[in-house]
Amino acid sequence: MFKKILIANRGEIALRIQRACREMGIKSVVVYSEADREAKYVKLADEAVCIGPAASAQSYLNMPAIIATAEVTDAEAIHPGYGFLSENADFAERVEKSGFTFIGPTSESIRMMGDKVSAKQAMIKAGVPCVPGSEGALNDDPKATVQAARAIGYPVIIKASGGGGGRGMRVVHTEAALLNAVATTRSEAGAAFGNPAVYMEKFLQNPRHVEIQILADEHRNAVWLGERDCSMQRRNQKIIEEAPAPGIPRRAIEKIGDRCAASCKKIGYRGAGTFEFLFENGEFYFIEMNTRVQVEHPVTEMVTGIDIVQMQIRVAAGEKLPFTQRQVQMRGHAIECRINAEDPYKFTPSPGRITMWHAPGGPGVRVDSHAYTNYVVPPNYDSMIGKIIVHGDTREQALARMRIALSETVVEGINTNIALHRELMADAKFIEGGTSIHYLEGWLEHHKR
Ligand code: MV4
Repeated sequence: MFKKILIANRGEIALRIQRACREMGIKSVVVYSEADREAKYVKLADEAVCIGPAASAQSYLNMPAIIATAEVTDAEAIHPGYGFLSENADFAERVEKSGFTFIGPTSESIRMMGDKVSAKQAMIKAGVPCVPGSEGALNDDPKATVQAARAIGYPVIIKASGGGGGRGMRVVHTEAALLNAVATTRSEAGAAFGNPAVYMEKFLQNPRHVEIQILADEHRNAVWLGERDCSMQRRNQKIIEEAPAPGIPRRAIEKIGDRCAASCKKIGYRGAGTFEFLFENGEFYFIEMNTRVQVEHPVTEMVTGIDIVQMQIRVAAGEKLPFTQRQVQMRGHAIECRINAEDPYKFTPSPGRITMWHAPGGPGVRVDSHAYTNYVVPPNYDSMIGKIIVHGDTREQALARMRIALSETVVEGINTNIALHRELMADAKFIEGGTSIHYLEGWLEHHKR
């Protein structure tokens, strides 16, 4: 096992990784920007090295500075967390070439999944059901494009192969609008991702977003750890996640989970990963794979009792997964609310000093946050300042615990979205379960203030 890990991230996930290291008896080094000097994970760290100014490009995205810090501190491995360099195949490759272990999949896997056309082709080959669409990238032949759309049926969606997470997509409702949409998406993709390749899919009008968490080692073992429903989102930013996904039959989940684990074995995947699906009319359709630990991983940890970050570290060190699929048991229900420093209804960021921070507690309540009273939320990064995660025997108990947890939470000095979470936990349709990816945006339309 590693003796020392460098954490190439900030905020709550830096603290989360630090805790996993501590529990495993591994020393950790954090890198931080000038804006994060006073952060909790910096104060708590075994070692902390300032690597640059507030701007991410010069700090958390600064590959030479991060690798040089690993060298001078004698770290053996680098954990990238989520965001920043976590899904950058060139970074993973540079880390390995410099003699360190990248805590994540191989750069080849990251590259394959970063290119959405090659990811989809790999999944089709591995027997994972995908959204019906073009076979691979669209070519330059307008007749072939028109034919492809007719075969799929309108509406279709044009997606950039280099995109993902909602970037570089365009919905097309009529043949008259098709070729212009393809040309525009292509040129935007070339400018934004340096890759003009685009592909076409049937546009699913009202799906849910359900994802499968997997873990795989280098010894051809792969398991799936249940699903998460992440449909409660606005502008591709999830705000509530839960496990299990309400109302989906267990046998349907088991079938898709087994497919995901089998596909990991087939492609030789190592590490933690997430298969993202759209779920509509009882069917799962693969859209993308994430090759990092995700913000919402605690929801899965609460229902399985498995520490995903520790498992990432173990499999990166070459260890075997310490359990089989049969030993993975899902128990109860977990819900996560992301706490953002923003206006709860206008969504404008609200950085600044937190004059009072009081975290909730009690049975089944977990808070992952780097915030504290007098912490100053810097304006330079993502607005998420923490997550409240609850677990209960049933969804009803989890909901009750979340309502209590939110009622106990006090954050003063900045605006947060806690008021929005309180309203959603009392919303009849959310309580019923199974709302689609469009529900929150519609709800906000009708709850203008
Ligand atoms: C789609 C779709 C409907 N049909 N693909 C957006 C994020 C990216 N991961 C894929 N996305 C979508 N792909 C087809 N064929 C609708 C979305 C989508 C979405 C998906 C998941 C979560 C939130 C979303 C919000 C808007 C659109």
